[in-house]
Amino acid sequence: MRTETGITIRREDYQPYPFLIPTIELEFELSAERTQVRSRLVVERRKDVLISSDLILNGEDLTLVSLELNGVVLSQTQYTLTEATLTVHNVPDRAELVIVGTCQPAQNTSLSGLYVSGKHLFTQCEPQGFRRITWFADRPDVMSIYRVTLRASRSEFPLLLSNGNLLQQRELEAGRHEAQWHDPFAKPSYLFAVVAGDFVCREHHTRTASGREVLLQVYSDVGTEDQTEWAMESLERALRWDETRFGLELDLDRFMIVAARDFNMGAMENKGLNIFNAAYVLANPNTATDGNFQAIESVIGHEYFHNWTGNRVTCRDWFELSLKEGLTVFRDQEFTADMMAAGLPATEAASARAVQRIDDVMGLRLSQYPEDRGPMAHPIRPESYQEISNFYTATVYSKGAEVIRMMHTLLGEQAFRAGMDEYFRRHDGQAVTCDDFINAMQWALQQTAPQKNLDVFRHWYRQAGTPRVSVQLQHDPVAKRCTVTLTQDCPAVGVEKASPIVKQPFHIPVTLGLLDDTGKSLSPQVTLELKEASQTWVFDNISTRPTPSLLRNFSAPVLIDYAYQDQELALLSAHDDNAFTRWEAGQEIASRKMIALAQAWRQHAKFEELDPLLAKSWSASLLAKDLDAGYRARLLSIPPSHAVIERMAHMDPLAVLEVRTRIREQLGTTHAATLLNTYQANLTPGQYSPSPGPAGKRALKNLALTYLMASKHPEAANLTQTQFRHATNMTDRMAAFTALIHDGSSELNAPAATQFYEDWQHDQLVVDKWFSTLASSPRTGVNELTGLMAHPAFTMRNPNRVRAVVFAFCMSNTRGFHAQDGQGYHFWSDQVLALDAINPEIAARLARVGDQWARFIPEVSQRLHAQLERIATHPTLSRNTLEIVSKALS
Ligand code: 0A1
Ligand code: ZN
Repeated sequence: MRTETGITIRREDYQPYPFLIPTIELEFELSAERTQVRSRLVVERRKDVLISSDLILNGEDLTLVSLELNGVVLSQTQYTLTEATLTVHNVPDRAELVIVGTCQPAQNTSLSGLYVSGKHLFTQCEPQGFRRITWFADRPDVMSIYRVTLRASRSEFPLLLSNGNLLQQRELEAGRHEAQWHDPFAKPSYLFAVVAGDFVCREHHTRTASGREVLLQVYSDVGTEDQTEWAMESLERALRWDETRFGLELDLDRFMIVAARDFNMGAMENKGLNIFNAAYVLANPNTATDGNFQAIESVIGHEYFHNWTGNRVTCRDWFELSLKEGLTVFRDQEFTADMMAAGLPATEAASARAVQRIDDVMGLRLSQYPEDRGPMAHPIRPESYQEISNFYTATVYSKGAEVIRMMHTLLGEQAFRAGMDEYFRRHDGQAVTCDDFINAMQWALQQTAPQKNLDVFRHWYRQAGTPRVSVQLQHDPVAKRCTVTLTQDCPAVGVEKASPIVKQPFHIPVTLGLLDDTGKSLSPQVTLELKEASQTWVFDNISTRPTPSLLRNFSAPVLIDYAYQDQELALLSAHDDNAFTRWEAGQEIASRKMIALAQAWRQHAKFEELDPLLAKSWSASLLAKDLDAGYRARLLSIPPSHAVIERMAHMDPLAVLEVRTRIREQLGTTHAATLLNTYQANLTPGQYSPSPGPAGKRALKNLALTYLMASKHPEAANLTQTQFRHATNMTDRMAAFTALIHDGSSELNAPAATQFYEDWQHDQLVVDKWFSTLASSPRTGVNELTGLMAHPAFTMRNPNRVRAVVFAFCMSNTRGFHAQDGQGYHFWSDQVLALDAINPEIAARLARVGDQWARFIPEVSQRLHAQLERIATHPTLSRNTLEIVSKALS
């Protein structure tokens, strides 16, 4: 076992940087093999910070060529160079430092810093990639004005892009050319970007609300010009939305998006030059599904919104990451919800919003809830880390967004907007903390409600874990009085266990309705503000014992504990007029039954009869034709296995999978005729549109098809094959393809796999869909997967391909990964180690599959533990993966 563990960095140790670096001029001689960077920094000692006179800059994987201070070449005694830093001794109060160094983009497989993707050069600087380009104070609170000169071979790199405005371009000798860029806004190094290569460009001129003309550009690989229209439309919608909802305008003359084939994450908000994973830019109806269209709109919104929440106001240090990420996820979720509801009549708009909320909450529960009870649990503002790249987590992003949403709920739209305005008024151009944001919100709250404050609310930023809220309801028929008592509890999790803190109550908004036994509202909906360990509220004029509709719209990221009777859940699932809690009740019925069935299956290896309550509530939704199709598709989806497993005391993935398969099979068999009707009634002939109406119909129609396939209905195979062959859009093609591969007989699935690849081998993003469908198929075990990895289209160097094959297998193929021979776990540790040598960030993400090892049934738990130890003992493990596995094993 590696004995050393990483160095822990603590939030409380923050020190301001002792110098200002008001300007930086960079000159790049770009080439894939060896790029030279000349950096000219103006440094000024801060009079208010009393630390040593040395100037310490970060730098990694660089070769120093020369170093000058105020025009004098420094001798080796005047500076110290280590693997991670360059320290210049005895720097005067104001100085000019010129550093020349080189890096090797073609050798850079980590995709952090300057790297090669296809024939292009890209940079990725968040969180700490700039130090892999040149030596600098690579931290978000050092903000500088950048002037950048790029030089390269014109034939190899005809386009040379950086942040801000293009000052000039010119030809140089020997087939080289040059472009000069200037970004008028001071920014931290993590927002710096360079792109060089040969791209096609879609352009659009538009005006901001105040009438300034701006140029929008989307750059992508040659040959993909027919796949960027949706991205451009989404960008324009994002611009308009931020103007109307938040009064925020684009501040630059041009805004560029560039699609990269090799990218570790979704996208990056570099000032004026966003770099995107191509999967979140390229789409047309033939190549992209409804889900892809929606994800593109949302990621484009997210990165664009960062221009204010992240770039104009940035983070003081990386502990404050949720300041920009939680807030920007909240903004992109609201953007998507507003886009989905746009132009719809009120009831349809409400259901479109509910669909969006359901999808966001499902995402939170599937990824953040497990994180919040596992070894990596951390508050949305972590107190410590070893490797910051490991903290781009579901907690910082999705729970961070829920925390912002709770403030929005507590303040209301108007006061929230006033708080945002105040935040920008106070902090534009600064690097600040989450406390600064809450202070602005508190100021806004007190303008309308001087007696209120956010003092207790702040605990959400300091404490990890998912609070459990227990609900006690008492009814007095004589006094016609109902009392509701809420009690909260949140035991220590993750690092809190090792260094215990006294946990304080959270401030939890619980939105609630009370229904009579016909489903009618007995009192107006209220939001209770739970701020103490336990509080009681009284409702008068309630003549019969009500059924509570709890946590409407998912008003807080908590677990609700209420002893619902079966018939109460049935009532809510049939009648609750809040679309979110209505869906929730159906899911609760199914989850409870699935857990009970899985336990019975594990004991007797036999599947009990389908529960009548589940069957009844499901079939009522199937028949509820008055409801919106997209919403109905959510009602009719059996909870995903992961969501159910997560609720078990001893997680038993194979039992839950078995039970889920049987339930779908039985529902398909008993409702075949209605499912066939539903299929036919939701066809979407005519021109494709990704808007929620037709997308919802496709979701419902394709869900009906999967039930029919699961039940082996005689017509299902024909229907699916016909849809596969004649689909006019990728949503329908993928739905049929997945059904054939996952549920079809062996005569059906092999030809479908061959056909799909033959038809789409020219398009990498569609090939990724093919890979992930096969990798997540219950028919795919380790042997088949090893075959897929030997396919010529597979490479460990491309994160999208690794996600489509390795991650899809380990995270979405329950049968293959958890196969009883344990081969899946061994395969997983092999791949973590193989990736670790290439791309530690991606390896560390894959390593997190082992996080939950201790919560599984013993045979799974022991085997996962053995593989975690195998990873931890690897002699050259990266800091990234080491942090993950050592926390899992601690
Ligand atoms: N700020 C980006 C996320 C991001 C983080 C790291 C990256 O490279 C390692 C790339 C992107 C966002 O929130 O979209
Ligand atoms: Zn972000």
